[in-house]
Amino acid sequence: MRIEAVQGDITTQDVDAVVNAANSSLLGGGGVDGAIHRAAGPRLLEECMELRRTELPDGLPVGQAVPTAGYDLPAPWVIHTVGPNRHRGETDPALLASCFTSALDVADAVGARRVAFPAVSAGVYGWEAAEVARVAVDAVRGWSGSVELVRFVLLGEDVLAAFTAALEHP
Ligand code: AR6
Repeated sequence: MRIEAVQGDITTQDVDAVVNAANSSLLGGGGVDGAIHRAAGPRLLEECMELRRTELPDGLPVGQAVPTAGYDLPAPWVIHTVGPNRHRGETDPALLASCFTSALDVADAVGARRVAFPAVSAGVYGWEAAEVARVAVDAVRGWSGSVELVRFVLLGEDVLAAFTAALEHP
């Protein structure tokens, strides 16, 4: 599997699946979640609401992942995950690692080969970019399946630097 880190906007990526750093409600929010919903269009929220009515009445638990269509995004799939929220005392790196491995499991299940990830939990949820980068890179390296490309798409230069450093570590 190829793993790379680039600076950019995840909503413009030409990949098979874009991972969303959502919240348990799946009903949208700010940050990358807001950007993905804006770029995907209103049908994304409709599908999320349908998921809540059917499979996920209590919401998506932290560390798990669920797929929807990508609608107006270049990517055919959005894989929603919920990172641990440091402001709520969710400080276990295993929960954050689970976001990355669960999203890869979902990508594998839907046949997505090229997957773009944001820095889950590195924004509103309050984790240090360097820790997110270490956990994410280790989790992806430890995963095995049919995904061929993992691209970390980072908005800020500081977050890109953190991921580049983590990737340089063997
Ligand atoms: N492309 C790539 N990365 C982005 C983009 C983008 N378009 N926009 C923001 N980022 P955050 P979290 C970066 O806060 O910490 C939402 O309200 C951002 O700079 O989006 O997991 C949800 O609904 C940061 O590095 O996600 C939840 O309530 C990273 O994405 C909550 O925030 C993650 O920041 C989730 O918080």
